[in-house]
Amino acid sequence: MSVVGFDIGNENCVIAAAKNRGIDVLLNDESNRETPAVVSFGEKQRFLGSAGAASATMNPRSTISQVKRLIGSEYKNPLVQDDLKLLPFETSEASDGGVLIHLQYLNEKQTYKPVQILGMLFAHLKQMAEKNLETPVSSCVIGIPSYFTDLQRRAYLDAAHIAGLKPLRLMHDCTAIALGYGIYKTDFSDSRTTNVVFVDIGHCDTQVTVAAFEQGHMKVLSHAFDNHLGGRDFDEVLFKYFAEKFKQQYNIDVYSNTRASIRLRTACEKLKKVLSANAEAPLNIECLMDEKDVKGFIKREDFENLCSELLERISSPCYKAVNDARISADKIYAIELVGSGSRIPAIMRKLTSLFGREPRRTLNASECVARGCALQCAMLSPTFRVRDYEVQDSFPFAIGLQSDEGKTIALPNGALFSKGHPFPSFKMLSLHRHNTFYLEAIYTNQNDLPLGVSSKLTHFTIGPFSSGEKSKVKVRFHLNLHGIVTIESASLIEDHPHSPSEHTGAENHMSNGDSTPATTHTGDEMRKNKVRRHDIPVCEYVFGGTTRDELIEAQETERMLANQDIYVEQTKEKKNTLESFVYDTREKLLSTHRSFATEEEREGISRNLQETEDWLYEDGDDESQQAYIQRLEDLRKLVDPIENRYKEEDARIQATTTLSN
Ligand code: ATP
Ligand code: K
Ligand code: MG
Repeated sequence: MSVVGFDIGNENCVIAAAKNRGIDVLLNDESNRETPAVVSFGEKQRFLGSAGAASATMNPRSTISQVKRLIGSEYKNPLVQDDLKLLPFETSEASDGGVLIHLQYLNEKQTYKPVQILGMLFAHLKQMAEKNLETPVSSCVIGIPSYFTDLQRRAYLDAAHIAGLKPLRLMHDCTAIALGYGIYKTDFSDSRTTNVVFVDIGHCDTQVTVAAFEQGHMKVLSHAFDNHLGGRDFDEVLFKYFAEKFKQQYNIDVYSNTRASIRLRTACEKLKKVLSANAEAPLNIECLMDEKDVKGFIKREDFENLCSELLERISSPCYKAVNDARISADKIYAIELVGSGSRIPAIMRKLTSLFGREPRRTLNASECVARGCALQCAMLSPTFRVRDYEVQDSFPFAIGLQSDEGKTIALPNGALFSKGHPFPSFKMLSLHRHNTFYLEAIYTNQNDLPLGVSSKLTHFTIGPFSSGEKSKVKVRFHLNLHGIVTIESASLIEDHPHSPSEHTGAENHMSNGDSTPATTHTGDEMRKNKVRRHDIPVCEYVFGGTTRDELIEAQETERMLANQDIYVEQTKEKKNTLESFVYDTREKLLSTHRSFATEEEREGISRNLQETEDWLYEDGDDESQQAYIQRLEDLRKLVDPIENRYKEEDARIQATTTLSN
């Protein structure tokens, strides 16, 4: 069984696999270690990953990127609306409140949900991994941002399922990084805890995590983030700057032209990278729009001034993470900087002044998430032996409960799982209810959540059941390995009916159960001999989630799309085979095979070859597989007799030479 870790970034995806000797990053068809997170819908087939990125400017309106921003998000969320403004494809609000992507494919208008697009990417990465490892791939661990909501986590799992993957865990990016950091590091002090701050600046987000390391053990102390601060925001600063410059200088408005915008944005990203290594850099684009070539130039210093506000914003998740970790600055052993967005030198300087010392770069900035995920996958896989190492993650949001009328259920500590709670974790809740009831899991602190995110997670229907007089319901909640809240079980606990006098009291108790503080306890402390317990069915409805039927349909759609891609590829191959046959035969008739055909035969074949060639360039340019196969067969019938004569003669010569030797 293969053991794989995926890092699905907003811009780049990385796959790592555990091998006997350690963790390897897998190469894609272009021999790159990173694969663009892009799906492009061509005329007849999809282009995924690198091929998708290559067709982005050719086919901007049907090229889908940055799907990580859109998945599990509400269309109406103002931040999502901001993101959509930068993306060239058409969208609308889906019936579930999410984003619906509109595009042109196979000569018709089609719509896809972000979860389907991510499913396509997963399928592509899975295929890549299988080709590399020469084994089927299904078990995997997938990196996710710590700020992902329940809905986004579920959407990632759904996307993986659409692709036929089986995620053993969704792992917070920085937790994966910390695992990879801690498991190999041997120079930690034995007696003391070593606290490390991880700062990951990617394409769209910044994540900061504080982790405490001890021998054989790693514990996450806090997660903080700015989910709208990454490399692309720096690109945007350059984009705005040059868009304005070119308006004045060349009288062109790139905002009014999709293709020009994409080209300028791409050029700005390149420029930004050049500025990471050079004090100044030029920007030249030929024929950007209105047949005008544009030329620009910027100094690193000016770029940094334009970015001062963005650079300032990096401080806030750093402060928050260190604060929430409840450690003082002198207790920080090191700051580790990762993520390719962090390669801007000014970011390093900013962090240096913030922490009073220079961050380190001991980890591979672009591969550490995937590597950590592959390690975790190896640890979770029964077929792999990894040294004992304990990972304890912490959950970044407080989760509470309310009744379906919106009334908060009073809980000890005010939450079912408080902010920073270690997970995976179980919590038992005792309630007094006498028939079917409803609970809703909610995020209790809107301030901790990313902007515009709904606080509602899941609606649970617990029942039906009919209770005895003095009974209570115990609900066992699970904050699982993925950071998703579910109910593991619900049961009716009936106490031995000893004293009838207590019954009325118990009924009163049940009827105003909402105002009575519920009790939670992690262990099951009931005495089995005195009570009877019945399982109660639980039904869950995820707000905005994908239903089972929708998932099955999405899997079916993915299969059809994949078959279409395969069919188109095979057709291309058949066409190529026919084309090569025409050229090879023509060549042979002039050389090796010439003397084995009569002039009449040669003329007949030549005529047919020419006809086929003409057809290939005209009517046959875009034909069915069958048409190419048929043409090839027809030609073969003419050529085979000559080929056979040639082979016979060749065999005769071979035999003679062997004999004479
Ligand atoms: P995210 O983690 O936000 O989902 P991601 O993992 O795909 O996204 P990364 O691959 O870590 O993101 O980083 C991509 C960003 O890094 C891009 O904005 C890219 O322009 C930027 N980048 C890459 N190399 C450099 C460089 N040399 N200098 C500055 N920025 C760079
Ligand atoms: K990445
Ligand atoms: Mg990343």
